[in-house]
Amino acid sequence: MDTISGNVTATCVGYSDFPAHVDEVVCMKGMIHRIREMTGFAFVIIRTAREVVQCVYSPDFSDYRMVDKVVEGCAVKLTGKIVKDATREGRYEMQIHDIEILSTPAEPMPIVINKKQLDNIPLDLDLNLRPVTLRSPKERAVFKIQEGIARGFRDYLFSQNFTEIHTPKINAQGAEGGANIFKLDYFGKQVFLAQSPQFYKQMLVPVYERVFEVGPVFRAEHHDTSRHLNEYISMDFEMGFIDSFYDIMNMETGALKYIMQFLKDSYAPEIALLGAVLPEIKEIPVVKFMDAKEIITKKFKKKITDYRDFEPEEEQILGKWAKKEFDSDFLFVTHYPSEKRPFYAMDDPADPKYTLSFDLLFRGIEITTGGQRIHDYHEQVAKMRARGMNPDDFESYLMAHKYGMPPHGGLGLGLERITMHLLGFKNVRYASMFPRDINRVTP
Ligand code: AMO
Repeated sequence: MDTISGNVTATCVGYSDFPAHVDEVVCMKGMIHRIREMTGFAFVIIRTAREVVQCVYSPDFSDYRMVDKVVEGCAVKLTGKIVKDATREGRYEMQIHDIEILSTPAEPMPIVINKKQLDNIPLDLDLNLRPVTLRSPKERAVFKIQEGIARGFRDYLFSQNFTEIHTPKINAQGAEGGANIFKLDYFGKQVFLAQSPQFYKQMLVPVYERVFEVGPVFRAEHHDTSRHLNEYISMDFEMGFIDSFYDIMNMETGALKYIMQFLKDSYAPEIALLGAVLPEIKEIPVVKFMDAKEIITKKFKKKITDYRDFEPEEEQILGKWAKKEFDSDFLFVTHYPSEKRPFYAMDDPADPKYTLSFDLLFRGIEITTGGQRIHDYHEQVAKMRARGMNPDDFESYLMAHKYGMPPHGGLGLGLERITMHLLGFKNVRYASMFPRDINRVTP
């Protein structure tokens, strides 16, 4: 271990403790983020867990040796005096007395991460170098905010008496249907990676009434789009004893309001660094699927070719409409056609061509799907049969229905999708720490 004087003992603090230690000698640990050499002294910028701290390394306060060994990427323990930054109001810096080098990098950085240039590097290069590029304050801020979204979701649901669950990701059946399912050889037997925790969260409603999970799910998306990942984090909840699927929408509105306030209160530095504009959520407007289609044709003169779902462009139109009409970044669209919803969705008794389900659009992109589920055993079996499914293949799922379950519903909210639109990214990969897509499984 290299040290300049080695004998200094002082309390170790973080940057947030600096104001309480002005004019005192303390110690701080961190990574050397940047060195700015000046005439006769240097600014050593230290990266700690959440801060970038300016330190002055000068012969005036230290013996100023080892300058050539003090390089970007070193892990260091600094000892020095805390002073007010003379040029930046409200900021503090350390006058370094002593540098202890805890580790030295084997090679110089492959890319500049401590200047603005990182904003302009191609996405692929950024992702290839993620273990390093994540060290840049802006990139790591994205995932602090993502942490805040997931924490807010959890905290809010705990406050509403939900139980957190962890369900298996290796399953005997897919829950969402469709072709986007990963098949896996499981000791000679074919199994599937979970497309969602749908079956398990429903099974747990008669157990805990209200459950939620934040966990990875897998979708074998064969195309390369800016909004699909092959593995993403799904924030799911399911609640029993609902009066209607509007209870689910109200719960989501409450969660989103809480999350935005939580981000404002606890993630202000990251929000400022990224210039993120948090949405003001009052009430979220609601429109029925077919009415939305009519708005798209009548008001925006777009010819509709598919009456079963929205094209991405139609979602964008609806996003603009919600902003203009209701000053809302969010829009609930309800009553999706039964044909396009999974077999567990409850059909609308008033018109069974449609379901008691919804999507939530955020700034013109779907971030949530949810709705009421079929709770009656015979009804669920009949819908499976009508779709050519064999109920025997779903025996354990159907046990929930067979032995009684309350009216219930829930939703799935894509963590990367909400992060992407909150931060205004054009590609969902910017909002995934280590994305998995059709071309990428590393790093
Ligand atoms: P759905 O399949 O619509 O619904 O997914 C729910 C939400 O997950 C996100 N999402 C994705 N994010 C990134 N990459 C993908 N490939 C991807 N696919 C989906 C979106 C989407 O709104 N079981 C139901 C939910 C429920 O009804 O509870 C489900 O999984 O944000």
